Amino acid sequence: MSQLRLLPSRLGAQASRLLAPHDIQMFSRRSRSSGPPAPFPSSKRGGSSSYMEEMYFAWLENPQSVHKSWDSFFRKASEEAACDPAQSRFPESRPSVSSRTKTSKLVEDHLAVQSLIRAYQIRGHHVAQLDPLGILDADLDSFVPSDLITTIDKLAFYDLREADLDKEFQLPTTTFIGGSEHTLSLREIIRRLESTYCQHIGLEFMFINDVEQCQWIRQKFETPGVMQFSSEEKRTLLARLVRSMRFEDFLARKWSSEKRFGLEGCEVMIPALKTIIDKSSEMGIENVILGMPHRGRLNVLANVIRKDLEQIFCQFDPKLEAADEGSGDVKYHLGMYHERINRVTNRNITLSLVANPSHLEAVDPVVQGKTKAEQFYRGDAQGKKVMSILVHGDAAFAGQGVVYETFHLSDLPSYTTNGTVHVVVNNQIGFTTDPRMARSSPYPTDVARVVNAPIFHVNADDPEAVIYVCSVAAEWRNTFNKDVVVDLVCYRRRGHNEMDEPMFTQPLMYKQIHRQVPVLKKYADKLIAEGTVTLQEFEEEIAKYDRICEEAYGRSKDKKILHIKHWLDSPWPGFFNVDGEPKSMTCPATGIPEDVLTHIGEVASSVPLKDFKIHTGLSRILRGRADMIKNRTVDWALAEYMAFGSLLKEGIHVRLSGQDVERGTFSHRHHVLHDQEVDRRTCVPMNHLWPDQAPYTVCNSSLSEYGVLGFELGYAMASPNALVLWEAQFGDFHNTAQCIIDQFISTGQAKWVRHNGIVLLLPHGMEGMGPEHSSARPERFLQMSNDDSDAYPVFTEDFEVSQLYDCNWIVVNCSTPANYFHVLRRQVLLPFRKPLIIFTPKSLLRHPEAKSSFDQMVSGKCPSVLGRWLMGGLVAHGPLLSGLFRPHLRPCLCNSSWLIPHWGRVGSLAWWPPDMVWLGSLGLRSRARAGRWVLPQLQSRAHLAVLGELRCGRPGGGLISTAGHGVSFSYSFSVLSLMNQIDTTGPGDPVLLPEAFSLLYPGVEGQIKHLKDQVLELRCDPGEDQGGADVGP
Ligand SMILES: Cc1ncc(C[n+]2csc(CCOP(=O)(O)OP(=O)(O)O)c2C)c(N)n1
Repeated sequence: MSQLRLLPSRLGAQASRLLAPHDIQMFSRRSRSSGPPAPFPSSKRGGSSSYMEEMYFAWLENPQSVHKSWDSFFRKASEEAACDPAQSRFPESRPSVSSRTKTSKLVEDHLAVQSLIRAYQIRGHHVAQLDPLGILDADLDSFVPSDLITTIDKLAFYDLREADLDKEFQLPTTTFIGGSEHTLSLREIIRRLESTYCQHIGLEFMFINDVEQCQWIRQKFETPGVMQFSSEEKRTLLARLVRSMRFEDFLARKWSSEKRFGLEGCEVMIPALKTIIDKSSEMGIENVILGMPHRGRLNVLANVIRKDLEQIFCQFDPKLEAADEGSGDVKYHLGMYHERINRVTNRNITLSLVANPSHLEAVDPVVQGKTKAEQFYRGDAQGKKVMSILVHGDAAFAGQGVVYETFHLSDLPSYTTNGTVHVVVNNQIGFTTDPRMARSSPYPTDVARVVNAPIFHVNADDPEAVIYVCSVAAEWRNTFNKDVVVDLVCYRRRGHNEMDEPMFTQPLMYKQIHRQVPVLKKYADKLIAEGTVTLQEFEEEIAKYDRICEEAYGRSKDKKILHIKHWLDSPWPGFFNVDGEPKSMTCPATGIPEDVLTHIGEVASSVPLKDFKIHTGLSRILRGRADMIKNRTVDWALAEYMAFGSLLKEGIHVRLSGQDVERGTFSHRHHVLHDQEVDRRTCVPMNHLWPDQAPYTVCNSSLSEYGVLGFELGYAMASPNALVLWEAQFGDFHNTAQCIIDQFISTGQAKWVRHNGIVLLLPHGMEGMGPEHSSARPERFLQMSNDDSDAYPVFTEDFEVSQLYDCNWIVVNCSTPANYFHVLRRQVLLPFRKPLIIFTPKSLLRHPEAKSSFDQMVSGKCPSVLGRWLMGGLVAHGPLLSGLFRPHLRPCLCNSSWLIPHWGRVGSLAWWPPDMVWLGSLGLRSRARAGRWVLPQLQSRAHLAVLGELRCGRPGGGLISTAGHGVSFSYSFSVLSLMNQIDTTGPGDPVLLPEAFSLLYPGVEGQIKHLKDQVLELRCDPGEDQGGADVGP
């Protein structure tokens, strides 16, 4: 690792000789040198000169014969020459050799100055003074670009000399450094470029390929005098810094040995965020959704969102009892929602900070999804009312791939939030890791370049520069509706948390940090020196805020109970009762009238737009759908259509997102029709069902799981009155989004008392398609189900619904299209929201047996294993079939009571009804070998006999299945023979509850043993097919 380097003062001797005193100061700040300046290649110079001469003489003969940029350049140069006879070197006719040389020199010098200006615009940030500690280059490189004039001798790079410094040069239209002046001396040009690009702000924007956007940025930063602050603005800034700093000091005084992940070293972030919010509010924004990691989060809650201080302080009291169910979470992960008046603009503003897990950056797509949904519900298609702000750490921003995935959603029509302001707390360290070991890119922000987002680096010890940059960032977002990054280059005053010793690993850096004067003191001294505030006013401001903290602290001690509900980031007004509980524990019937089914079916089999030519293959599919509707049946795709369509009719917005979902990976869905003759003309029949229906969004996503699932989770967070579904291309791909599943979906309610009704559609099935794709890994979802699998529920009147309420998510494996229809509808009709994981079929999408009649959809409910069994008084002494098995085995079954086609409650597996045999396509047995958990645990309880899928997969291979189809069928039939030996007592013996369970349970041991013995005997081998050969990508 290279050593940290303290920059010596490297004032170039020549510079001090040549430049005015203010210039000397400017040069001295960035006098890094990379050795002698490289000479300008003479061949190149000669070449460009003669080319220019050619242009010039051609222009003299006919101005229209050259490009208009040359025309304008020569015109200006001639005008200038006309005004100044000394410069008048433009010949009227073909010139003499000496005058041609002079002309060339003039033109060349002008071009050189243009290049010089451009060099500063492109590379000025490399030498900007960004690090408040003055020890590390923000771009991790001490190299000084040779085309920046850091010493006088570098003028030679442009073939300019010291004598040229006082010559006047015409300014090109691509710079605004002149203000109202069109010419400036070279000396002044360099000085102004220095002051714009090489001081405390480093601008990266010249990679943007939109000229208008580049011009906009140049104007904002180059125009002389742009960074002027009124004394009122300075006082506000000081007051905000006081709050930020004193809040940290207060926590440190009261809870010196508690982890706080303080903001010390980047206190300026509070005024920075407030500026972005003020400026955005001024431009019409009414709702800001924030996501951020641990660092400075408490400060943001207190001073940006304005959460009551006592509620923050009571989080430090370990004795307080939580009033809500669930585990809760540490204080620096909790979310918050607050509607208030923005005092600067006097307008209403809603601020929410989305709760997040430890997993850095995981919240980014979630914030984006929530923002998109809020924009959608407000009809804010341009993002003029709702916006997002994401705060990042430098190490996480560079290192976490989800940042990249989230950026790639930023400009997609169905995912854009019309621009996000990103703020990076670049404290130049990640836990204990030096940035030179943590990233390969020059800046931590380089990931943002992929979407052409401008990046404004700024020295966080210069609060006015920070505020200016933030206000431009907010304006940029409002003007162009695109992302922008503010990189606050700062330091971390303490260790990673307050208990850590940073000198172990960063000794030199921390020696400097210990010497560092806090930004508040620096800024206060400046304002006092210039007379903007008095010392007394400053001290009063501090005392005032300290008093506020002390008073809140006093009140916090009176608190007896901790309400996690007070930390909700997404309240759903009216959905729950006043105590935040579901209004009932019942679920309406999920069936719908036949005429609605018929109408949806007809639209699903038609092309609602006129003169719209669809593919002939699709016409055939639509005809097939029409036939099914005539026969009053549905397949899987139609059942989904029926569920979505009927919810849309009821005013429920439906959004389906994922890779290739519009057509469907298995080409069964076809929700977007494409005109075969007109490019990009499409039709979504689902949006042509009823004139007053809710909108349906179906969108192919980018090829991301982590980012897109996070996004949809955030979307589902915004409102309970929507059905939001994410479909994996194959179910196993969900593991790329595992962080969202583990940290948000399975545990979100327990940690943050937050409901979420996201639906995951995970294509699953053991019918080949390669060893990976045959399984969506249901064992993993089961493993993460509920906390205590030994807890037996209390059987109450409302058990059928309350069992769903009590679980962390609902996992289902539907056997029939009708089940799928009911379970989707139930998801919205339930009086609460739970994530729903559906293992969806592949081969069943076309299996002739996988059909349901309208009769199964016009009435009734979503069947639920235990609900049906217990509440319905139906005892199914016999095999249950779920998923794939049902249609495969159905023709062979005669006496079984396979009535219960999906799981209503995953936790139920842990206390599975003892006399039930589950024959599912979930493959728990093989999964048990892969996951080594589920089956042993279940069997040890002796409640369960899992007979399905006796052997599939390679022995010991860790794979789920083999590649071929034959295997699954062979073991299906083995299962069938096993089933015929099971002693079933037949369906439908009614037993009343709760007695049923207790009556049956004592006698179960023997029965289970009997079943297990049979399983062992009948275990079938998949034959020769021992390989896990893949079938393709
Ligand atoms: C995905 C993930 N990996 C690892 C960690 C452990 N961790 C917590 S903070 C941290 C360093 C973060 O550095 P940076 O992003 O620069 O933020 P800072 O703490 O410096 O503000 C690490 C590695 C984590 N929280 N999340």
